[in-house]
Amino acid sequence: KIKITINNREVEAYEGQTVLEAAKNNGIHIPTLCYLKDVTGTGACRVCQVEVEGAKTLCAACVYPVRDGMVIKTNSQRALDARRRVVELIVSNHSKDCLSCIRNTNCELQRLCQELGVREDAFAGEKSEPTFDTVSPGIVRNTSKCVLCGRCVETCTKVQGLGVLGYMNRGFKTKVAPIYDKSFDDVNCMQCGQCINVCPVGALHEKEEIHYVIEALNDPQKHVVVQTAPAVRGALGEEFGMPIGTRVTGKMVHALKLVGFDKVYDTNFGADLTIMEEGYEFLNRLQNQGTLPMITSCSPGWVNYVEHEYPDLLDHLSTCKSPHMMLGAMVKSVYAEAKGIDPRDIYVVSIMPCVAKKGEKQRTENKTSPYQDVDAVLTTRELAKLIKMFGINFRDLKDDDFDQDLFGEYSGAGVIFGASGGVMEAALRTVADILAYEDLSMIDYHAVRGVEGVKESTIKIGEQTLKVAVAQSMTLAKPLLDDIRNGVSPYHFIEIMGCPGGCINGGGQPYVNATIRNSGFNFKQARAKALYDEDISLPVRKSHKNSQIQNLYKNYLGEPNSEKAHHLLHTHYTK
Ligand code: HC1
Ligand code: SF4
Repeated sequence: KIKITINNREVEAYEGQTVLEAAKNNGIHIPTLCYLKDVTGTGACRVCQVEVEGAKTLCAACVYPVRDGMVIKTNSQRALDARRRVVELIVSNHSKDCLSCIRNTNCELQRLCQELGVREDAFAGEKSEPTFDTVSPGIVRNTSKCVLCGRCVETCTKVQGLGVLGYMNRGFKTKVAPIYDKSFDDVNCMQCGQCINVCPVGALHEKEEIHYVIEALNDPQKHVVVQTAPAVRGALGEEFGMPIGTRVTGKMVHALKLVGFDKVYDTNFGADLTIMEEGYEFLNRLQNQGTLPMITSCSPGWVNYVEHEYPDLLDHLSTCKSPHMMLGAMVKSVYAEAKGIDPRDIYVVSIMPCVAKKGEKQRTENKTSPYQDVDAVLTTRELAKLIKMFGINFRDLKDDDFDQDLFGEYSGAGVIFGASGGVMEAALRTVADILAYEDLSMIDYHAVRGVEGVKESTIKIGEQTLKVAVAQSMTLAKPLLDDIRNGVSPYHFIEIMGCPGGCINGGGQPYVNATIRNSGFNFKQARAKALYDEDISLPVRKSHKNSQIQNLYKNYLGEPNSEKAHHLLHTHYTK
C-alpha cells in the first residue's frame, strides 16, 4: 500500500494502480469516455485528464500509474478547462441532431457535456464526410455521431477475435469502419451487436423495425402474434429504471397485451421444442456414428461466424432451427390451422435480446413456405420504446400470464436458454432421462452454469459417458473449434453462444453504461440469476415434461425428428 493525495485529501492506493482506479477506490469520480475496464484504456480521448504535481503536462488518469507521495488534483482549473475543450472538439464534429437520435436521453456524450458544462459550439466549422451503412439486416453505422473512442474496435477484437472495425484515414478524416469503409454486410461481421452495446453514442445501433410492427397492429386484416425470448424478462425492467436483474415476466406480458397483440406467447415453448428435436438429434448422432461433437445452432451470430470462419465445421451444427423460428413455424402451421386463419394473415413478432435475429428471420434456409415464419424482430430496447410510445406505465403494471392455448406452457429448461450454459443444461435434463429410461431427480447441472469462461463437464448416465463444453463469445469458442478441426476434440456436445454471457448480454439488450461496467458490477450474472430464479419457481423443469409439447407431438408432429418435424423445424446452413 502507498499513500497519495487527491484533492487535498490523503488516501491509500496500491502500487501498479492507475490514478483512475485509485481515485475510484476512494470514492472520487473522474469523468471518462473511451475507457472501458478490461477492454480499452489507452488514454486516447483525454477526457480523464488530471493535474499531477511535478508533471509538465496534464496526465490521462486511466493510464497514469500512481506513485507513493503523488499529489493529484482532479478538478483544478487547468484540468477542468482541458477536459471541457476535448469534449467541445468532439462535439464540433458531431451531428448534434440529438432530439431525433436513437440515444437521446441515454447518451454518454450528452451526459458528459452536461457534467463538464459544455455550453457553446466553441469550434463550429467544417465537418468530416460521414458514412451511413444501413445495408446489413441488424446494424446501422452512422459515423456522423462517432466520437472515435474505439470501444467498438477493441470489443470486436478482444471479445469476438474478429477485428471487423478499425481506424481508417488520418487526422480530421479519421473514421471507425470495416475495411475500406465497407458495409457490415460485405465483411466478416457476425452481427452480434456487441459493438452497439459499448458505443457511448448513436453511431452504432440496431436497424429498427417498430414501425412495421405498429403497421401490422393497425391492419385489421392481420392477426398479430408476439413471442418473447427468455433473456428479455431479465433485462427489460432496466429500461424503466428498475435494478439490473429484476425479473419482469408478468409486467412484460401485461404490457404486450395493452399494446394490442392478438396473442402473447413465450419463446420458451419454442425452446422446449428445440430440446426435443435437438436432444433426439444428438442421441441419433451418438448411437449411429453421426458427426460429433454436435454444436448448438440457436445463436444466429454464432451461425454467421461459423459460416465465415469455419465453414468446414458446418456439419457439426445441429440442424435444428432456433426456438423463435420453430415457434414461428408452429404458429403459421398448427396454430393457423387450429384457429382457421390463413397463415398469410398472421404476422409474427419476436422480441429478442439479439440483433442477429433480425437477419436470421429472413434467411431463405429458415423458410418453410413462400412467406417468412417470423415477420419482425424487435430488440429488448425497441420493445421498451414501443411500450413508452403506447403510454403504458410499465412499473405500475400488474403481472399477467401468457396466453395458454396451444403453446402457452413452458418449462424451466426453456427459461434458462437465455444464459450461457442454459441450452446445454436443458438438453442434458432431457437426454439423461431418455438414456436412463427414468425421470431422474438430477435437474441442476451447475458445472455448465456461469457467465464467464469456458465450462466443461463429464456426465455419466448408465453405461454412457458424455463430455460436454460450453463457450460464449468467439474468442472463447475458437480453441474448441480448432480442436475439432484438428481432430482432437474430446467432446460429444458443445453449446456455443455468440455473445459473452449468452443472450442475457445480447446486442439488443438495454445499454449498460461505462460507469456501471467500470464499477466491476457483474450485470451479466445479475440478469442470468433472474432466469435461474424463474426456472426453480416452475412446476415443470424439463422440456419433455411440458404437456403441450407432448400434445403437439401426439396430435401433429408424430415423433421428434419425424419427417414433418424435419420439414418445419430443421434447416441446413451451407454457406
Ligand atoms: Fe436467445 Fe434462443 S436463448 S437464442 O439467446 O435459443 O436471442 O433469450 O430467444 O431463438 O429460446 C436470443 C435468448 C432466444 C432462440 C431461445
Ligand atoms: Fe464486430 Fe459483432 Fe460489431 Fe460485427 S456486430 S462489428 S462482429 S462486434
